[in-house]
Amino acid sequence: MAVNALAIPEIGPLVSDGLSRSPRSLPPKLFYDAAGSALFDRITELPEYYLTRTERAILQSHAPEMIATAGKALEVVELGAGSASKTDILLDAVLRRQLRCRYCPIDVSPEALALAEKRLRAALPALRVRPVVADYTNGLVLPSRNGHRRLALYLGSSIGNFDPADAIAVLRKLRRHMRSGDALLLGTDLAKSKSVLLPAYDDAQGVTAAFNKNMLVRLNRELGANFDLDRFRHVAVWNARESRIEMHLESTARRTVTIPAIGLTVEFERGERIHTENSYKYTAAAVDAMLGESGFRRERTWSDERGWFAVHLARA
Ligand code: AVI
Repeated sequence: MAVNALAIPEIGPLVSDGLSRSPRSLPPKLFYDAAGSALFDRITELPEYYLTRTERAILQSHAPEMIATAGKALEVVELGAGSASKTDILLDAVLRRQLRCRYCPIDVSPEALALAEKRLRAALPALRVRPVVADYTNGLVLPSRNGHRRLALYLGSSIGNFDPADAIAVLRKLRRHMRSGDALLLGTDLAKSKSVLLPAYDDAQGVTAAFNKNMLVRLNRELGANFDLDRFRHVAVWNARESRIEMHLESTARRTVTIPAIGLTVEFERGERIHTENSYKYTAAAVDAMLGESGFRRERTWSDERGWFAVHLARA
């Protein structure tokens, strides 16, 4: 596998910084070790987690139109590709319009990229897969352009895991690797009733709870911490003012946790929370503002019948 690796930062400083703050927090990028990525894949199959299947259905219904709108002679890059399970639909539509296509999936997980590469090479032999193991939030490394128009994919509402200012910073970094006329397909979850949103982030089988607690499993294993997993509970809340779902880990008792690898001791009060993730839910106006501030203009939007999820084509 030809992987162009960019150093993935050590987790120690991130953990030390987040747990020393008030309120305490841990960055969502810590979710995605091999176990966390596998749990996330399970989340995407849950009955309550409508995001993945709704976005997939939108892509299945409109991929040829999306690709035709993006333009001719495309090369494709994908931020946070993961296992790229929905990308085939778009790549297949590209390869119906051109003989070959270079596809550059970028992700922090080498395991997920290796799986994606193997599957895509078998399914779409005309595709030139060039995976990049990188944390695209720390700077984007891409192979130089091959003369084609660039189509960037940023699917799954992953943009929603960034606060508004950070989301704009990520999109601006991407914009620097694009020329005027290049296209971005951006998937965003949309604001809706909390009776739909909350179960999507607190499912009956407890997979999302395990995904959230996997952060603590990681700190125990990688940093020698002594978090007692039975004494932290998964909490999902809808913050209407910020239009976001928040995930937290709440200590059910007063306790002291030590993290030897970073020389940190943390005293938790009963009920004290570690904020682990935000997942923003957008309106059309919020998407326009975010894209506009990042150097893109929204050209078209495709959505599902219920208006739960949207895929936007934006022009650089
Ligand atoms: C990856 N990201 C878009 C997911 C989301 O819905 O915000 C992560 C996730 N967190 C809990 N469930 C899924």
